[in-house]
Amino acid sequence: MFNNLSPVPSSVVSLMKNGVRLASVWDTAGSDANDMGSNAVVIPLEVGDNVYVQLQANRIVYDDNMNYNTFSGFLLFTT
Ligand SMILES: [Ca+2]
Repeated sequence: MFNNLSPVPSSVVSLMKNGVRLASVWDTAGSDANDMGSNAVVIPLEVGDNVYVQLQANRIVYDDNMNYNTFSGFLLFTT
């Protein structure tokens, strides 16, 4: 997640699973502008689970054609 380079609002992005928040990353601009944040989880998934990144209400992130905001998922193993 790339912070919006503006004092207000800050950037808050959460990783969600079936509507439940698993982890979040947060930043606000200041004298240390151009900040980036990341987070990671390892979770079991069942067929039909819905995993997504959610931008919290009244928050923004910055992006342009450099694609700073990304999401990646990796299958570690199957049971
Ligand atoms: Ca910052």
